[in-house]
Amino acid sequence: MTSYPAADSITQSRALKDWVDECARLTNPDRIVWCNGSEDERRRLTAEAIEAGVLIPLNQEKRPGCYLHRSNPNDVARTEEVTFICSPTRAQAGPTNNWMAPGEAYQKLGALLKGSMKGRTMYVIPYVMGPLGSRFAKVGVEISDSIYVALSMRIMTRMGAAALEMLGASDDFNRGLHCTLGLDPQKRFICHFPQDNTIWSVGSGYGGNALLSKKCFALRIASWLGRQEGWLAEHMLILGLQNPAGETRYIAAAFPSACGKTNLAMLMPPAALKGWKVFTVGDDIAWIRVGPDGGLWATNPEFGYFGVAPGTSMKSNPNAMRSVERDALFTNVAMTADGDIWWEGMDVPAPAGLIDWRGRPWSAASGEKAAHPNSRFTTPMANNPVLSPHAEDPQGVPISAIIFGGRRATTMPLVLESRDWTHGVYMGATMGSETTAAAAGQVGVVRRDPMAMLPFCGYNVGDYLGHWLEMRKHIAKPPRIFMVNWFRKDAAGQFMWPGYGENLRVLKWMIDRIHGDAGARDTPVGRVPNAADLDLTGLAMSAAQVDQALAIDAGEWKNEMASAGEFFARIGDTLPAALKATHGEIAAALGVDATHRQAG
Ligand code: TSX
Ligand code: MN
Repeated sequence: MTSYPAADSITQSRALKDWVDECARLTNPDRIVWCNGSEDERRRLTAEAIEAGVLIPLNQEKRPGCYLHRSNPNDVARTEEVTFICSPTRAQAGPTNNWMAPGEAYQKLGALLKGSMKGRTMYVIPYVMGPLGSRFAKVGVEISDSIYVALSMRIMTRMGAAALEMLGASDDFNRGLHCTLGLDPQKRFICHFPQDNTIWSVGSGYGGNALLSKKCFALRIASWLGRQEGWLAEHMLILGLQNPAGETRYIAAAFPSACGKTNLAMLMPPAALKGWKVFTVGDDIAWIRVGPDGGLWATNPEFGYFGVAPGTSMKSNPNAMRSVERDALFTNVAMTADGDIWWEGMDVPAPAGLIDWRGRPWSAASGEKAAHPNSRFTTPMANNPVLSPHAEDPQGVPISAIIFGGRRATTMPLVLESRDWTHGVYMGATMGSETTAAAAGQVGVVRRDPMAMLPFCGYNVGDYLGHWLEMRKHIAKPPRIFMVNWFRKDAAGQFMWPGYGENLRVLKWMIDRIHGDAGARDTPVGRVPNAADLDLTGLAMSAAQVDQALAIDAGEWKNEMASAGEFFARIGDTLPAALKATHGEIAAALGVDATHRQAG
């Protein structure tokens, strides 16, 4: 087979050449194309993708450089049931991951991969996660038979020649092998080999399954590398909060899906809080290390955003809407008659002549969604009007506060401050969110999702929580840890807090707690502001209403303790003793037996 260009002419890494050869012998492609990340290459691949029907050009006057991709309807989301951690032992994967023995996984997927690229092109996609020249940065190489993957990786990572330059002659890179295998769900497996810094993904072309840089490398594999190397790979946004005096503090925040993480990362401050600004460092992943000052420093390893489209509007997230005006790939959104995009929750009425995500004419009467609920935009972070000037800073940004959040109709106050690091880790360990869509099972049930990492932790979750506790020994100046809940409801089922831009008031309180003199009251479950402690300037809510959103209800918390205790029992004997102890202390302060749910 032919290789463009010849491998010898573009990489010094013997290990990379050998691995590409090995993958080519296994999959037998017709040709090998090494991606260099150039503009010329983008034009060529885009033209080929259009020719092949993989991309549909959108209206280039309205959306220059934008294209639509329609995925196979059987392949529209990550598939956790066929996602495996292939560590040497099942215990290393822990009670919350699927496990497959490495030998079995290599054999099983190897059989599926044998000759799988016959008649196809193998793209070799070198990429860097993290700012170039940064001590945070790591190299990965993805081999894929998908041109959509090659074009997406160009947006989501620092892809091409820069990665080969950083790699040099080294053999230290993540090895990602991806093959679409005709998108056969029976042949769909996403296997991670943390000990080999390797990922094999087959049978899916969907983002989180196929763009191996993101969830697979930057979270699952990197969380394992972080434990080995003494740092943290987290499912967190990073934002900068600038006060009217021009001082910026940075916050990292973990939320499960459907909590508006991207909206918070790009938050629009309310007009009443004059002079405050929010800047985005990252919207999904944070790599966090101890800095020379003994504090935590974070960087966003990605280069673009892979955001959920439905619900994104000029009201909910104007910065995201402006980020997709040019050079964006859209996946499974609806297309208007004039070649523009549309989705539910865009806050503009569905225009006549809409084509749905499957490419069929759509009418409101059909009762079906025009855009798939998990439809996405893939767009360069450079498009974000509020991108932080430090988003590419090789040092990262210093983290003042860490937030854990979830969607909870009851129990969780608007904001809760931890007493110390261990209590903060406890908050992260017990965080949970209520399910929103009937498709995912029962609605309104609390799913525990420690640090929003349940599907993304590359090793035993108990050991992961132990690593968080262990990190404290190396952090001279730890950030303060908080819990938030934008989604509490009153007895009438109405949201108690307006959310969105108004959340800035909560962020401001956090920073004032750390660097100023904002007040709080002590409760058995942590510190909570009174309404009078928050800046409520220009907010159309009474202090009594705000206090209701901040209330701690002992009865609700008794059930919460029992439910969290059940989750801790599921983690089993790798759960750190310090977290068990914290659980016992809080339960005792509430006057409950922590192991049994209260009647009624
Ligand atoms: O993203 C959200 N955020 C964070 C914003 C920075 N959403 C959308 C969640 C789905 C992805 C929210 N929804 C938030 C929120 O803070 N809060 C809510 C709940 C809510 C919804 C509608 C209203 C109020 C709260 N409407 C009115 O008050 C009129
Ligand atoms: Mn995510």
